[in-house]
Amino acid sequence: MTHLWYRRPAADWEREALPIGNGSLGATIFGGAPSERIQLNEKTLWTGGPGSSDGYDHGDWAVPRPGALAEARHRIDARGDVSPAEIADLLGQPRRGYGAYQRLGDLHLGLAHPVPEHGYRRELDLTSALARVRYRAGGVTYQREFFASYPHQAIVGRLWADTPGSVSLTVRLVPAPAGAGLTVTGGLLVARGALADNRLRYDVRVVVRPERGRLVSGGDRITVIGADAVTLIVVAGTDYAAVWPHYRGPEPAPQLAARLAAVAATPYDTVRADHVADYRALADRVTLSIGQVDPGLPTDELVARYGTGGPADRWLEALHFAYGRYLLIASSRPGSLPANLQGVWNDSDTPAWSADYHTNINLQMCYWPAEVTNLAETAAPLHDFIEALRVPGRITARRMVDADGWVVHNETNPYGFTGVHDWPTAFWFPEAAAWLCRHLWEHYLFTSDERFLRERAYPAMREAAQLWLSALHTDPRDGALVVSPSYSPEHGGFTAGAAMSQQIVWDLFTATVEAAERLGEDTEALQAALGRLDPGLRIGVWGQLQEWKHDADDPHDTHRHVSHLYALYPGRQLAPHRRPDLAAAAAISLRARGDGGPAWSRAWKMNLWARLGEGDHAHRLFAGLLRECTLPNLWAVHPPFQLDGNLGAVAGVAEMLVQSHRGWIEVLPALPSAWPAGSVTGLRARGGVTVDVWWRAGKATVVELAADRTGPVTVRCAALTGRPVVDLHDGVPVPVVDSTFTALAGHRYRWA
Ligand code: FUC
Repeated sequence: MTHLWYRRPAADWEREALPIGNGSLGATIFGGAPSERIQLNEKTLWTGGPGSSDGYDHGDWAVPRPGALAEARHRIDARGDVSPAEIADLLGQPRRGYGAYQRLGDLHLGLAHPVPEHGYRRELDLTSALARVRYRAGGVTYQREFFASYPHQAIVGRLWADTPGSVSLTVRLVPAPAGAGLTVTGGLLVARGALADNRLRYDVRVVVRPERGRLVSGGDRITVIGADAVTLIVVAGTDYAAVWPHYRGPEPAPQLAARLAAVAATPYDTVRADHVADYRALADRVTLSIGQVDPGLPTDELVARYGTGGPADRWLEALHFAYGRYLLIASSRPGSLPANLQGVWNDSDTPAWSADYHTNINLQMCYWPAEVTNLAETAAPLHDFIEALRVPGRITARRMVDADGWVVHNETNPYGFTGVHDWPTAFWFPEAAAWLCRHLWEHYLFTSDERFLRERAYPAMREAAQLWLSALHTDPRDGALVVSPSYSPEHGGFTAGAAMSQQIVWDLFTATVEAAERLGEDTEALQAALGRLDPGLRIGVWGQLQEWKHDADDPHDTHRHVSHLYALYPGRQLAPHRRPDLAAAAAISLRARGDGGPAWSRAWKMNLWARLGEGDHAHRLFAGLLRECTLPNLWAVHPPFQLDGNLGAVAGVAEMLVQSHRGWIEVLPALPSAWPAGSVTGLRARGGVTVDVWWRAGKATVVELAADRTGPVTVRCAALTGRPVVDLHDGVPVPVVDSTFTALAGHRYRWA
């Protein structure tokens, strides 16, 4: 489960090319020979926003006609269910200057050797985050490798051969934006310009450094003749800054020139070693063993043959898990924007959904594995992004809902778009800010970082809660507090109090109360509102969990969103142990929705079945995702490629093995029969605990826990009940009362 590998170069960007990234820079490697294409991305290269030719004027979005919101509520109160088109007509806005994520360009390498005759292999090594190509041509073995360095903020490559003097190639940089200026001097290629739409300045630089041989610069290329090896260093940036209202920072050139000089002055081996160490410090925290045996098959064949039920299937499942964590590390590191719909990789100027940040499931799903698979640092860009949305979100809240607080709707861009547009079935979702806040709260729960809670999470949560304290509507049907207009994402009509709306507000209010209690802040208003809030959990006529407050679910409807199950996952309001009736209703709804849909939908259902303790059903979803929604390069497809499917499934695997949302650590809550023996190490549980589990015949045999802080830890695992918990520090058993013992910070405990 350590490599993706292939016997042929990639022909298709989306299906076959292999991604590398350092959060802000991305590249996809085709591995062609003698012609190599390296497609480049820089995550802030976005059209739209301030200065856009379409006109985007700090918040001229989202100004409904006076009285339009009251009118929408009135119609919903009067008629119960109003068509999306009618509400969009009232509240929607023409979307101007929203923009889209752009591709940066391509690096073309033309190698001066014959077409490879044999021994071709390209791979992505998940133990070191290196993309490699190797083959023989004209009696010489050629190799190259590429990586995206976070510590050095550069994409770096090296080409070499087993025969001295045999690396000869041309290097061309082809910027994607129209009108880019290209200069070629010495060993340096520079492409710079400003996007035609919004004048966002960009700059991409490539240094070509041969070892021995000759270098000739001319026209649009650099030519290297007869080198032993060649190193390539790519840096890129824009003058984007995540600062409202202008979203512009300094001209990128000076910083890039300095960075490039620094990397170029560092020996290749050092840059490479720094990269591998940086990557491994994150990637190595978790191991997964589910009975996989290397079938010795290239990854495309492995995908094509998946489904026999043997160890090769386990291999692909474990590989997919490791690859998902790799993708999160590669597309989300501190200092840039969060992972977008395609992470950081995009080969189009008009990508699907602008390759933006959809906040009615997709952005959140990309971060589901961050805490639980021990990659909390990768969530920092999301936390920064949420913070940056509060300022424009506050203006939008005032203009749209005439309320305090902040909102984000169905989707957003890097320029603080927090309003709506006029697409009837995907525009209205002011609950998105509250949903995003759950990521701040969860970060605190997993890390116990009190300062993060006080300075970052709580202020955003409190302000998001503020909005709902003023915007909730009294339902004339029963006097309960409801969201209105309320829209279950991309499904049905506009009503008051759809299940997801209520569950999200419940989740936010409950978490904000808990946070306030820990910080000694006042909770009275929130408690009062919670007392009157419609909880959004109802069982309907065919036993289903209702998606709307009125019983309108169609048992034959297989819509991809399962929004009404938010309370089960990612939320925690629906607790199966306390309300088995609601859990049964959730299972009925899930079963009716089926096991199909785009990759993200399957990944969500996988997590939901895991929360219901149905490991085999969760695994069935995973298998379907691998069989029907996975490309040869293991990208998950909607179609097109969307990162959420990859990352949602990683969270799903973790959720099958360890859960901690109920106030205790549950070991192997949903182990599928396909994984009878195995182990997982390094998963994280809420409360700052790292969990390792070994199991045999479907039962845990050893559990080890490492505590970050001193305090009570509760662990449940039927197979180990009654066995002693030993502090490995001194080898002495610790007293366990009702599955709870007191852990000491820095100590490790073994339960076997
Ligand atoms: C949500 C989904 C779509 C798609 C889009 C990017 O709105 O409903 O299926 O994934 O996001």
